[in-house]
Amino acid sequence: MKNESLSARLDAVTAALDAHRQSQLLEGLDRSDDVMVEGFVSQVESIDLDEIATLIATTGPADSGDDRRIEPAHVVARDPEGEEDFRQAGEALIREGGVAAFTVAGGQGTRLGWNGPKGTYPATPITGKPLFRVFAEQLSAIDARYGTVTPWYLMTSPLNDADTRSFFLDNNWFGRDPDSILMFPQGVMPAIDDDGRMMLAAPGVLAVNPDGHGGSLRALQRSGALGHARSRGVRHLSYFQVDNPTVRTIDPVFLGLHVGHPDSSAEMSSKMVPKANAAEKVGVFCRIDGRTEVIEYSDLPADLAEATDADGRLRFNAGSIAIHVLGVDFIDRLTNGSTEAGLPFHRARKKVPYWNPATGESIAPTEPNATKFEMFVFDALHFAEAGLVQETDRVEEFAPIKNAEGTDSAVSSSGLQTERAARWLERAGVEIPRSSEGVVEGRIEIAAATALEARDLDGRSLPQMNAGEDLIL
Ligand code: UD2
Repeated sequence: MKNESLSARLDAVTAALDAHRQSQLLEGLDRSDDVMVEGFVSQVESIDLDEIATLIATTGPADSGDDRRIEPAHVVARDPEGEEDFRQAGEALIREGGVAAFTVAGGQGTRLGWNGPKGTYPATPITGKPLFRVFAEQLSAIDARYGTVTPWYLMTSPLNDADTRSFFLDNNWFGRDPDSILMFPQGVMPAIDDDGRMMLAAPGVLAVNPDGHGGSLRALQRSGALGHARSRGVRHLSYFQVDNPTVRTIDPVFLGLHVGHPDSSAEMSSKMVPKANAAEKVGVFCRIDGRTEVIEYSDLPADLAEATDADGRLRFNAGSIAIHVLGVDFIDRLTNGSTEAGLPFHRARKKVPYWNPATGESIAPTEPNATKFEMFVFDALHFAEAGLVQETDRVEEFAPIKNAEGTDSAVSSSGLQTERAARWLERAGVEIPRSSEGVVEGRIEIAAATALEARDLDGRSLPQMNAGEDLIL
């Protein structure tokens, strides 16, 4: 090896791997050049080997064997009449630059089968605007309304970071100030085989996966984004997933509730919609030993998922739509190493392709062969003094694109976007052609610059719509 400092780093990494009984990762490295060794050393250095050792040593997810007292969460009901004070408080916060948008876009989007970052997916019903453009245009409309420049933090993953950056560059940052957009890749976790060993994807390359959207909190800290937010006077982050084109990226009422409602500690607030049915694949807000938490759908015992109250409604019906506001101080407290608070890792058995040093072959398993570790952002709720949950309307704010077809697909999302636009127009007095089943006959798309919510159309002169027509506003 020509490079002395690299050689010293490799010695340190070798010793650490030996100490953690993971020296199988060094197999094949002797045939690598300095560039590959440097890649390997950096990859191992970025992994917390003690954390991995603890995960290997402990069995079962942190939330298994639940004997805690689980009750439905308390929810702040929708109250269009009573929300004016909260709206004003939220608007004041936006105006003074106290809020930034935060999108988690590190997922692999495997279910959608889209070849590229999910944010590049064409999402709107008529013009097919990509998700990233939908959010960018909303932020620009917010900025114009409140005379501010809202910073936008965007978490990518090592797998899609370069493609995401090129997309923004190719689209001229969607007309936004490039200095107000900060992207950073999330962390990764190594996959572990059934013998508790980390695996190689190729000689000198670890098999890793993104560490879950819960990894966004420590990625905010490590990347310097949290410091960037603080230096700009940002005190709260409006968190949303990349897959939902109807999300209100910055919602004054929700922000006002977060900072001013007696049920909130201004640390972490969330939105919910009543679940469509017991089997819907959304986490559920619960009260566990007096704290608001989310139990992911796959972890909610069937008897609780199906339990109904006297009126036949689901007892645990507060479905999480993965929209939150998080205080900058709260995220800092969770991630600056000064407290013991850390998000738990959830485990999933997966098929992980790997390189077998014994035979020199690359293997694509047909059955799950390894455990992946992911953090979920909603587990941060456990550490909040109080977690406010606001009810919202599904048609207004939840039209996710997750699957290639069926539920939560581009087609279902497009239908919901049209339905929402139709309701806004009807409220403003426009007659919308509907089939006998009530389905809008035609497609409607309302740009953020035209309206961010229904009331923005009040008093406007609006076009009529004929059956079968496309209407773009
Ligand atoms: C998530 C929630 C579910 C419900 C639903 C609403 C979890 C575990 N489940 O389900 O309870 O709220 O959303 O739509 O959150 N992501 C990253 N990095 C990762 C993994 C995911 O950035 O390592 C992002 C991903 O890009 C997407 C979001 O997180 O924006 C959701 O990920 P998902 O599609 O895996 O979650 P899903 O639909 O199973």
